[in-house]
Amino acid sequence: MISRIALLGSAIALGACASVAQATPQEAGSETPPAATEDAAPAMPMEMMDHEGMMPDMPGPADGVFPTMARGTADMIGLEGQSIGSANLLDGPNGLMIRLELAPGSLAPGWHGIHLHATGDCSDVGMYKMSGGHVGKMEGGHGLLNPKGPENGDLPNIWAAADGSAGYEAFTTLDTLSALVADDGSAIIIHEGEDDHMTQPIGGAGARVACGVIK
Ligand SMILES: [Cu+2]
Repeated sequence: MISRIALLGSAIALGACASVAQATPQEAGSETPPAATEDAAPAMPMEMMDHEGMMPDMPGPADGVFPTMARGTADMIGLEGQSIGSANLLDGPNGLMIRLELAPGSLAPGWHGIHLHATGDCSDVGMYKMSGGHVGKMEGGHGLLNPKGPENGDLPNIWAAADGSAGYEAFTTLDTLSALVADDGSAIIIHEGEDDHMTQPIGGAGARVACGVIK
């Protein structure tokens, strides 16, 4: 009963504050109470918390609750085989996180298609055909916006800044790190142009301009 009254009280306070915020947004900002909603968990009594505000019995990695997240990397090389940066891959519980950091001068400014290709081989420098087709290649299936797709190797485009550097993070539920490194491996390929996520077979993205073997 006490918590019910408290919730009702905070709802009224929120409602009152909202109208204040509309009238004088600058002044109301500092007085905004913590967002309390009816389905929010009740606050934990202080005596149940340790000094870091955690429940003493909260399960942790040692209890096997959180899966081990495998990590992968790829050294990215450009058209002349020069190092341009690196990729990091993290195999999370719900999918694969991919992050790239590329140095200035790595790419032409603008959007570029980027895919996971089915063979971990960047040895044909400047061509990068040895990396094969997309992971999960399907006839007519390329493209994140393709009703017949996507292929497992399809990813959102990467953007290169005016100085040719790029930062990128993407998440896919279509791949796992263990599958990517199995057998003959996989590679991250960056294309000359952007992927329209629809046109076959590679979204009109053109030549391959950078490559990195996933390890
Ligand atoms: Cu590609």
